[in-house]
Amino acid sequence: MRLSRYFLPVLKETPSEAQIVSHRLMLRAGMIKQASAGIYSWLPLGFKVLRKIEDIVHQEQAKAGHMPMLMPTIQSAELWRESGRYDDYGEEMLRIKDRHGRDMLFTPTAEELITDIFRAHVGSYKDLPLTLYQIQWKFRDEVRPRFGVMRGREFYMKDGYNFDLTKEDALHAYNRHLVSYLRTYERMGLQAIPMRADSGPIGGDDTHEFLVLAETGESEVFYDSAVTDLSFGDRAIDYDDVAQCAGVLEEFTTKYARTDETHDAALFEQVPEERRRVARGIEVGQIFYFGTKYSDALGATVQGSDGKPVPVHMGSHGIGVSRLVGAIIEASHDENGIIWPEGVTPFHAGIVNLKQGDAEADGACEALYSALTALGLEPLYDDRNERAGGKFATMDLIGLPWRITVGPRGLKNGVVELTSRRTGVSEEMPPEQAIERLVEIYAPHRGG
Ligand code: 5CA
Repeated sequence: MRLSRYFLPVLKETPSEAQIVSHRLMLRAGMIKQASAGIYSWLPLGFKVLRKIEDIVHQEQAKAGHMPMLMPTIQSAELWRESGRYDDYGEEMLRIKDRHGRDMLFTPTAEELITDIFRAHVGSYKDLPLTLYQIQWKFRDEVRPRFGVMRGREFYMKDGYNFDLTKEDALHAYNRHLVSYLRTYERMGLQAIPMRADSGPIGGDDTHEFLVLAETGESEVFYDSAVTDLSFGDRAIDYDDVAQCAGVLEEFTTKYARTDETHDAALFEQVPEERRRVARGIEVGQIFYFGTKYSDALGATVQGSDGKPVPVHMGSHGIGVSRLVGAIIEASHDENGIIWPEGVTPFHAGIVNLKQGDAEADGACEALYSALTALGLEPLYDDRNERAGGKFATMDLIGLPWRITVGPRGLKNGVVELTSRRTGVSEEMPPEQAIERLVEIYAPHRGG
């Protein structure tokens, strides 16, 4: 992409309505524009990051054997009356009447609809286990939408639902999700700590939230600092292996880590004092096991091996896809702007031409641009007729992890400069070597 043709409405001023850094930077970098309270348009740069996050979620779900599908955002109230949640959900649910006066709603989550699909089409224990998910817009009429996309009213969520014959199978589905979520967040450059949580309006016994530590987080969290030493890494995992998934769950959830809703001061006291931490965190996902709550309410049964109907055991799992864009920025920025982790960056590298119009500099930039593109990388070429300082400031603000700077002086010696956004360290090298380096850097981030 050439910056001269790209729609990147960066703001010079810091928007006064934004209280936290991710919101400020998303507005300043031209990623989003507020449409109304808690509702945003995603401009091209923001939309690109949203898509990257979505792609990672899809790739990791596929590895775990979960199937993508799509359900409507507008749903009939009928099913929600059947489950009893039409009234229970309260004012957070946006209720709508259609032209015939029928009660409709904008989906805040989709347990009812998925259970309805299940009961219509699945009849036998032989069809289990089954895990379906979607990535779809949700609406919750939050009392206090704030912090930009972090607590929106309209937000983009991955929501998944598992159906199993027995409690043991459903717990395996729970463990499988925990493992695949750990991997998903790590690919986004995040450490998300699973913490024992409260199930809220979804209901159920077992639930973990995934929290990214950040001062601006809305949740107060209590944990043993040893949990921050854990990393999933690139270990091989077989999602059908019940013992292996249970082992990972144990490894990542045994040490004390809880949100304020489930915090137990006496238990926390047992953590060695020097390892006790009280901090704040951003909830980027949650997994639930709720047994037969929805299958009982909606009559979702299968025929067991003895021919008798059995209610299915269910769980649901959510990832805050749009919230993650803000959470990643909270975790990764400096005073000059965003620093995208390689896994989610909107463009792989920026190309800055220090002397637009100079035949040699223009030629070298064009050559870099085509070579990177041919190798499947996406460069953003700042080909505007602007001062170098302004070009650097834009690149720093939008946070591309790597920048190649091209100028007549370097070219005389056959070199360009490769700069890391994170460390600020620059290295001179021939253009071919810069290309090679970028290919190496991004190799682990391709297609999972
Ligand atoms: N049905 C279940 C799992 S699919 C469910 O709705 N879970 S949830 O309520 O925990 O939401 C899943 C994730 O969506 C949360 O962990 C959070 O990251 C994100 N989320 C929830 N509310 C908002 C909001 N108002 N704005 C942005 N993201 C949100």
